[in-house]
Amino acid sequence: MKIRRTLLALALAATLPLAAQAQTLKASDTHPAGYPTVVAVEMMGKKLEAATNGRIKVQMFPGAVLGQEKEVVEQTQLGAIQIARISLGVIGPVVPEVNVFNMPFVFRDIPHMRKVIDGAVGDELMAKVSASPAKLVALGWMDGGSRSLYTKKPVRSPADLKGQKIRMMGNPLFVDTMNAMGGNGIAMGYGEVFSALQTGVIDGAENNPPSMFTSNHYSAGAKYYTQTNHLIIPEILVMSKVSFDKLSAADQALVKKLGREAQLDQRVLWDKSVEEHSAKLKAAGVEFINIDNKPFFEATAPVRAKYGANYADLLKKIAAVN
Ligand code: GTR
Repeated sequence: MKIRRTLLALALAATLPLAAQAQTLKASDTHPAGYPTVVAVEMMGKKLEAATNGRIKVQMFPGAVLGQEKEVVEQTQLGAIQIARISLGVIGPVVPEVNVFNMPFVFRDIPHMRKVIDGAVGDELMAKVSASPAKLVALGWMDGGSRSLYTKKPVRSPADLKGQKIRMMGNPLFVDTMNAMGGNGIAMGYGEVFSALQTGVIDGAENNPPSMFTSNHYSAGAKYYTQTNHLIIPEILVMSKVSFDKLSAADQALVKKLGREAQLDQRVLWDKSVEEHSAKLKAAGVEFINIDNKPFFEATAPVRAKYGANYADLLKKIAAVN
């Protein structure tokens, strides 16, 4: 009996320090299970769990179950959510420096954007997020593709957007962008777009093909997808600073390393997803309208002038990336 009790005590002593340190990091994504960003963060979680012998796990909460992105940013700042994959669009209002990536037509194309986020400018912006008072630590970038317009009536030029209410993400920069493009920009959370389209509160929205398909917006009346490619907004993976500061230096370095790996893992999944969802949208009857987007580029020059003045140096560096 005594021996058994001693053995039990020994076993408990051996597991307690581990158990005490074990933690599960809650991760949030607005997208559903299977979406590239969700899968990439799950992969990161598995790597983290393996590298720490199960001491640190990641539990993914997809499909906006922890809230819309604006709330998720707030919850992450407080430490109630530990990891968030969000559009950089919603970080702009809390870390204004990142708005340089949120400007219309700031990247020439997707390869340009990727080179920028993979390089020194990408690092510089991540450092700005982490150093800002926003209580967020940037772990890596992800690909959010290129955003184009989807509407109930076909749009081919800025004039066709006159009087059309188009949903934009909650950042004044995007409302200004849509207004400059000829429409009326309406800021609203992603989760409200479907019913707003159905009820006629809005006439359209803008996004990449995987988002347009998985959110079902095409089945709420948005049948025309005009290739404006006006915004190429990277996604960002952030950790709550409150939670990050509680990790050991070694764990912090590990989380950062895996965040960067997730950046490249997601990219592979993303390319497949764009192809697959473009085909699915077409099969569902969405008409892709190919246009020369120069008139939209020209129409948004005042937005670049207004916001770009704050980032003259960064803009030069972005343009210089080949
Ligand atoms: C998606 C992006 C989401 C969210 C959404 C939106 O492309 O991946 O993080 O920002 O757009 O329009 O709100």
